[in-house]
Amino acid sequence: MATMTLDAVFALASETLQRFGADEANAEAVARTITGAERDGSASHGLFRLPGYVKSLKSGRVKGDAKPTAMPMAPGILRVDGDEGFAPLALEVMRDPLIEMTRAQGIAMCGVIRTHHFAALWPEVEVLADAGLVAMAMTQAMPYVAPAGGKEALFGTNPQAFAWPRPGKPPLAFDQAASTIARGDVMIHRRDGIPVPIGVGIDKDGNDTTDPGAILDGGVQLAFGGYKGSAIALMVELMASSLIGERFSHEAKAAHNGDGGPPVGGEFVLAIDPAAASGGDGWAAHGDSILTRIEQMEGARLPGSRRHANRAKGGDPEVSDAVLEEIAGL
Ligand code: NDP
Ligand code: PYC
Repeated sequence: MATMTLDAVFALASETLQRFGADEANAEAVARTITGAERDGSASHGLFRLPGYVKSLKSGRVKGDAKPTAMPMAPGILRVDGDEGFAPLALEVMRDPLIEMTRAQGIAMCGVIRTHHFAALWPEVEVLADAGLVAMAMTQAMPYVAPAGGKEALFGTNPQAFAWPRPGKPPLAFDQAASTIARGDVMIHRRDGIPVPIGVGIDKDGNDTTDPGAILDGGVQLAFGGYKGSAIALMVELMASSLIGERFSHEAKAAHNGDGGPPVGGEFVLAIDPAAASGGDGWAAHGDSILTRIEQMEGARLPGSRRHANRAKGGDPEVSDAVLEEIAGL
């Protein structure tokens, strides 16, 4: 492992993306996302993803100079057209108009379309919670996960994120794949020669396996919690694809050239003004009462608290040598 400052992480990501054709706005938006992941200790969506972003620029599949635009579609419905670029700039373009629409109406949703998502989802919900809004987000991916009982990959690893504002404190924010673990983590297990627990996936013959390579090469991942996680993965397919006029994970694969970069697709984002929804200001103290009980309960913790503790600690992240070698080899 190598220790890097966050400034060095940002510079490496931004300069590498610009060397391979991204303009400054797109490169810096992706670099902010990557740096935030390294700062929070989310290794599977930090610099680990930089080679994939670069490969999709090199193959010409993703536009490095995309200019995302936001447009209202109906009262309470915003659309951001990502212009075939990476998701981070499109999500930055979404922020202000979605906040404005939500404050005006109490609730608003955004469909982010024609974009390529290769990151964690907590940044897009945390910025909305920082503005005092409750937020949810979900996105499809590529077909990696079999529906419960099936052996054929159909669903993406389909993450869902939720953030709840806590005035004066970091928001509650969870962000989880619909698979038992994210694909990026299965890839890191293979790279580091570490078995995965039973339940993460099955091999090409449909047998349980702890071998990450057998899951990635011809096998399939499984949803968390059996048929319940499978239903959540299905919901994400519908909400982040059909509902907003975008592709399912299996359709994103059909549009992919196999360059190893992010799939094309959409993201569903919902924002709610808690004061408007609850009819006053009591929501914050009431919400905090259950969150505090979890914080004080022996053995329990709030989701997101590991990331926020890493952020508050403020140290320099440790980055895998294998990742840095791969970036140097680009
Ligand atoms: P994890 O299983 O590591 O964590 C999921 C959530 O559970 C996090 O909010 C985490 O908080 C929380 N958590 C973990 N352990 C506990 C615990 N003991 N008690 C309470 N809460 C806990 O993540 P996943 O593997 O599911 O996903 C990793 C990342 O991959 C996500 O950021 C996701 O967005 C991303 N991803 C992106 C995809 C894409 O298409 N763009 C596809 C799939 C995944 P904490 O972080 O604080 O540990
Ligand atoms: O880790 O499952 C994952 C993933 C898919 C797309 C981006 N990350």
